[in-house]
Amino acid sequence: MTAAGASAAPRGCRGAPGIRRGLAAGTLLVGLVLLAACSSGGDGANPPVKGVTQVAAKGLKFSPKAIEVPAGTTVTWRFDDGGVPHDVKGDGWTSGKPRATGTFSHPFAQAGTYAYKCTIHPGMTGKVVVTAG
Ligand SMILES: [Cu+2]
Repeated sequence: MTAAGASAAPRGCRGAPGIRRGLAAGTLLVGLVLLAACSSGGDGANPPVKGVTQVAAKGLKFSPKAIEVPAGTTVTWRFDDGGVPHDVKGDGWTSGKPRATGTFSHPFAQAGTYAYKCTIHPGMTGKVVVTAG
């Protein structure tokens, strides 16, 4: 019996400190990777931002990329990307001709999820989630 080591080493692990250290390092690594994946904000899974009715078309993206508003809200897009024109095109609604300045507003009367995109720039997409008022 090793009374001194009993408190430091968990049961059943005697003689394998290398394995234990390896496991701990692996767990740490996995944790770090998960953290990095979360904080760098994968493009796909951003939760919609609430309390915002303005979206900026800037830096070749819509920001916030996804918003959540109650039904009856008018959302305004602001084109402000240093001369780079963008548009906003959803299913059955559009800001029309791409533009580099100004704003476009669209009312959302019905609950639903409204995905939209810029027709010029692939991957420049956004989403308006409209909740029942
Ligand atoms: Cu664009």
